[in-house]
Amino acid sequence: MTLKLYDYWRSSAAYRVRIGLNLKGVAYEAAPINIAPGKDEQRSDAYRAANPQMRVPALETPRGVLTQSLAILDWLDATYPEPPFLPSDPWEAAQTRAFALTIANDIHPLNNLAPLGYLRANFGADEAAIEDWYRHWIRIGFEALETQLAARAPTPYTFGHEPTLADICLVPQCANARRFKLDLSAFPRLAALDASARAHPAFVKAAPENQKDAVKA
Ligand SMILES: N[C@@H](CCC(=O)N[C@@H](CS)C(=O)NCC(=O)O)C(=O)O
Repeated sequence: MTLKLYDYWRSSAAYRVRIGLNLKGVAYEAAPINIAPGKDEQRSDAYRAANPQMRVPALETPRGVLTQSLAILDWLDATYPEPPFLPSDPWEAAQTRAFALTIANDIHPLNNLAPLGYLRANFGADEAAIEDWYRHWIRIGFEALETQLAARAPTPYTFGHEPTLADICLVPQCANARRFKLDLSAFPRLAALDASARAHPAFVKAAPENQKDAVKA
């Protein structure tokens, strides 16, 4: 059975999973769910049956549907061990996870469609305020990550010579930062790591603009 990824080109959580699938060389069928405001396909009965949380990504596997990008990546890593998503050294693996979690747990949820919609509807936030909020939470998280990385010798990828979970989370978050015009020159180490990871073929194939549902400007 071919894996089926419920996806959206601009979703950074789905982008993580696309990178992971490509790094593992695992074939999958993309099933786009248009989560753009006004389309809201994530709320359809059909999709709600697959993922009651009504978010992307979700991955249909031979054993059922998996949700949550980091859980999907854990499952991929356990099921297709090569190349590994984490360094073999436990300390380095924990550092890599911590880096990824700063993005996936602490930055990304604050900038999701639901909290932004709540700010608009209940706190009178206009688009300028929303964009300011969005950049603020990326800036706070990236400042911490840049400081943490400063203590490490530079490597081609964030935690060594191969892409890891850290790069899988960093690249989509940097795409969001660029989209909301956060100046990444304040984070030279992160910007350089993002640029080099984005040149990797697995990341190129996963890029939002290379998805079949991408809306061209
Ligand atoms: N923690 C989840 C986040 C999933 C998520 O929030 N996805 C967003 C797109 S990046 C979504 O589907 N939003 C639709 C909505 O909020 O209605 C994960 O990592 O998979």
